[in-house]
Amino acid sequence: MKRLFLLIALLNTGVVYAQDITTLEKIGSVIRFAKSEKTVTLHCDDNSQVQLTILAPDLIRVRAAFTKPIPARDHSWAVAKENWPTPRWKIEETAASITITTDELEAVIRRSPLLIEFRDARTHQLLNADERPMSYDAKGSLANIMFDPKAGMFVAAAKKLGFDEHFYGLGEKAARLDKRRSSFINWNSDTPGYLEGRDPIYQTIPFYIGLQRGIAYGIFFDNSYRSYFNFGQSSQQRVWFGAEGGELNYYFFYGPSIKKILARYADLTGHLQLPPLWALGNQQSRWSYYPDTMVEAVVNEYRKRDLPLDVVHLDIDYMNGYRVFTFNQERFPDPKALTEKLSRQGVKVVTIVDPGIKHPTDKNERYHAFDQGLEKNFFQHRRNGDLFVPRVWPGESVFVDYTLPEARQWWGDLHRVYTDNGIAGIWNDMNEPSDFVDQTGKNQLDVVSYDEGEKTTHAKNRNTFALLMSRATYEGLERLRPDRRPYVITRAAYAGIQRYATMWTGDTNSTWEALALNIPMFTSLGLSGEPFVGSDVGGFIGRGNGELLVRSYQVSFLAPFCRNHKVIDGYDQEPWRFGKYYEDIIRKYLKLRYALLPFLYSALEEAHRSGVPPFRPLLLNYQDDASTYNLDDQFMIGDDLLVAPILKPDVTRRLVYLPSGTWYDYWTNKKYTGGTMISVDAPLDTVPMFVRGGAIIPTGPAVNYVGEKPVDPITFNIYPDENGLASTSLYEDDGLSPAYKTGAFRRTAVRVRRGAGGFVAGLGAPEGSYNPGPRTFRFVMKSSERELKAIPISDTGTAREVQIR
Ligand code: MIG
Repeated sequence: MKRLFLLIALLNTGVVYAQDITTLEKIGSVIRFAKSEKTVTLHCDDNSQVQLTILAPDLIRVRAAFTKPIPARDHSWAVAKENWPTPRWKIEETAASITITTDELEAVIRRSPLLIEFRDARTHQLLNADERPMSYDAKGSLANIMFDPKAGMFVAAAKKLGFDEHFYGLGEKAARLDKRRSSFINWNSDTPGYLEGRDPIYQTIPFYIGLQRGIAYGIFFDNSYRSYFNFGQSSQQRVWFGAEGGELNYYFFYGPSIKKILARYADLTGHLQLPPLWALGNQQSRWSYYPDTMVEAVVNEYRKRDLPLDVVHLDIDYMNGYRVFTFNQERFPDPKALTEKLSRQGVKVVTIVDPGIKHPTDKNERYHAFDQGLEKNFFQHRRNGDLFVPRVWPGESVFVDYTLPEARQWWGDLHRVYTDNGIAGIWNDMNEPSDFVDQTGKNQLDVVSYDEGEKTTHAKNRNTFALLMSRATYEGLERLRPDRRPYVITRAAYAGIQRYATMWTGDTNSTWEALALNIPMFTSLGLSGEPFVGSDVGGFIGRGNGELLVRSYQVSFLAPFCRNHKVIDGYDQEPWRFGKYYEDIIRKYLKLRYALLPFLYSALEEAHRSGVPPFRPLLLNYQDDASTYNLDDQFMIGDDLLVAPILKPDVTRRLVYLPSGTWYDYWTNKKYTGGTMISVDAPLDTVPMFVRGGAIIPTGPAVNYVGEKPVDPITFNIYPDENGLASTSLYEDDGLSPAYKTGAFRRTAVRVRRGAGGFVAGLGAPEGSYNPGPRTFRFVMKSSERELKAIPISDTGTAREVQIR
């Protein structure tokens, strides 16, 4: 037994403990430099070149080419914005160094050895410094750890590890919030049942944030080869990152605030596009609901039990023999009739679409997706010219080369069968890409992609495969239904994914340990430019129970993606499966989610606009408070709601950290003064939840799906701070079309202050051209004694003041 456990533990930790980069060759010293409009090119005595590009006052890109000039080709699938207006900057030199200065950032380049330091331009305070010159593996000393030593040369950069520096981000890792003293590998991998410490898992987001004494910077290492991030795990001197090929190519972001870094990262790699509002609704899935009558039964059950629901998912068994772009004729004889019927109950259908296209076993078998793709030569081949034939759900299959623009177009257009049948969104699974023949990905290293004529292999393209597949899907849905926002969900990803898809955290376990991982995973994804996150509510693999399911909803009821999903052979897990006691509590939280939709949607729009995620670690709002730097059993939604779920069985009390300021217990309105830990009761029907003093939480009417009723009335729940002030900004739009991108939204600012005999709420003149129609605004002052209320007013779309007494 013990041995088995050890084996499992080994299988679950891919970490290479002793790995370091001290054996690598260092770049030469600077002998001269050349300057152009926004770049400085350093020429080194070993014929290497380094290029620094000043993109913004707080964003400098570093590219290094070892023993050769900087290549002319410069392409990234992640980068969304290539043309930046040149910011003000200057360059100065001394015998020892060259200094680039913008309004915010100073890059000091020591000539010999070549070491780069980033400093605050105003205070000259050091932010981040090379610990050793940028390095490359000329002698192949790391060949033993490389997946494909032929694919390229290992390149790396090392930074000094701060004595009290913390590290955040790195996308989807089965790890805690602060990544200090740990190391990670990025190589998109299908890892069902992953435990904390399993690495790598599904996604690659090579972006991290360093935080030291409240001051933050970010580094985006835009390299899609198998990459490594070591945050002082192999040495207490350095943080290093490297990759098994490609360029040493990174972007340095300066805050000092994390929110500013996230905004800049969104500018660079793309902003989240708002999904339809109903994507924030409750979703139900299972592997797999079929036939159509069972899907109807699930929806009927939801409606009968007065449980809110917006979306039901069809997993792989809806297809004809796992052939994507088909429906099984016996199980789903009339998908259109089904989606129409469900739509009358306010429910949308999302179908899974995997990348594997079935390779017919019989030459005479016709399957349009295979036949067309083969004819057009859109499938991936091995270097020797053979068609690449992985084995996935359909058996022998082929994958599309999504680096080909025409192949992306074709793939997108294939989705017509879904849109014609009223399917509302697409769920992309298995896009690591997973291959049952060999899950390590080694068997794909000679799979060639077009890659803009470079004809590179999966050593480079595996990690971007899902990004491009999601892009093809998203752009297809956009073309097929131009007046609707696409809704795509993906399992694997590379940086930039937020432009095309939302995500979920794959095949979790139905265990308390897996539940506890939700919070650091969601918040870390949010700190990595991926705001629309969620996890299978209740856990995917294994048998859950009522208590676990309830506590799981108490984590996910405010996550952007709230979907209960279960493995094929798992015990049923819909909200009612463990009896009325648990179902009633789950109903309470789902109803609360729907009441909070105006608040949640406003927080989501902030993510779209400014890159700051709705689901936040406390440190994002309280960057100067060191008590938040490791806190990963609590989270915040937006600036205002703090949630501290129970993550263990049979526990009904916990400690909650409240940052400084005034806080209100959401359930009792009891007031607390923060800056301390409090102990609170948390019986199974209660998740400890607190509202920040100074907040106004907008809520809508009780509904069981988005659009069931007009959002009327809207209640502004007011929680004044110690000075009697509170404010919010409510965001609304039509929730469906892309018109919000061209101004069809409404933003309403509300500010509350103390007035004679009560409070005064000032409504600002709304911004934007969207007209929500007539509705009532209510104002409620929250307090543990008597709630003050204003006489409800109708929203006249104009600035005005309201008395609250
Ligand atoms: O090899 O489609 O993560 O959500 O139910 C498993 C079947 C394939 C993995 C996904 C899971 C989905 C399942 N899929």
